[in-house]
Amino acid sequence: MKKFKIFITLACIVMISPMAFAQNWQPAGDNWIGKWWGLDLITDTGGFTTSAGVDYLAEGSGGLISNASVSTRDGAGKTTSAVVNLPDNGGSLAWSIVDINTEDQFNISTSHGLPDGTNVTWHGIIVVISPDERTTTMYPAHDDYAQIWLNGEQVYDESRWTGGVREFLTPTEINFKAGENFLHFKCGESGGADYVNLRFETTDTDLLIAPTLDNQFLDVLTPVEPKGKLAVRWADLKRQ
Ligand SMILES: [Ca+2]
Ligand SMILES: [Ca+2]
Repeated sequence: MKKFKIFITLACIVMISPMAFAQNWQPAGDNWIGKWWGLDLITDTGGFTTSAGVDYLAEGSGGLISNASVSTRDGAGKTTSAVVNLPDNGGSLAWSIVDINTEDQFNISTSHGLPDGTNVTWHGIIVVISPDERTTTMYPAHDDYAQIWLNGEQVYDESRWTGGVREFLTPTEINFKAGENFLHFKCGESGGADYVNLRFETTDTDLLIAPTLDNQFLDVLTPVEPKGKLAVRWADLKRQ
C-alpha cells in the first residue's frame, strides 16, 4: 500500500512537471553555477581595459553573433555553427561545455586547461528557465572586468575584481521572463587571479539552469521550429 502511494505521488509529480524531471538541470538557489556553454579563451587581449571595449564575438564572426545577441535564443542558437575567427587573439575559437571550479581563484584559466593565463577573456552562456516572471538578484564574482547581458540587454558592467572567487561587490537586480532567459557572462583578465562565478537569490530554488549536469545545452529546449535547421543543429550538438 505504501509503495502504491509513493508510485501514485511520483506519477503525479512527473505529469505535472515533465521538464523538471526530464533533465538533470543545474540547481539554482545558493548554488554557484559550474557549467557554462563557453568559448575558447580569447588571448593576447592587451588587458581587461582594452578587452572590455571590444566585441570579439562580432569581430570574429563577421557580425553573425555579438555580445548582446548570444544572450538571446537566436544568437545562442547560432553559436553552435558560428566560427569565431580571431587570428591575433587565439585563432579559430569554438564553443563547448565548460566546467568551472567555483572555488578556484584561477577558474578562467583552469576551465580551459591553463594554470594561470594573462591577458585573456572568458565568454560563457547559460539558459535559465523560470516558472514565472520575476525580479530577483544575481551575485557575480569576477577577476577582472565583468560584463553581463541578459535577454539581449547589458545588465552589468564592473571593472573592479571582487576580492575572491565567491565574493561579490555589486549584487544586481534583474528581471526574468517566464520561460527561457539567456545570460552571457564576459570577463577580461589582465594578470594574477582570474575567476568568474555567478549565482542567483537563495530563494530561487525553482529556477532550472542549462547546460545540464549531463552536459546538454540548447538541445534541452523546446525547438522553435521542430523541423527547422536550428532544431537539427541542436540535435547534432547532442550527439557530439
Ligand atoms: Ca586578475
Ligand atoms: Ca591570471
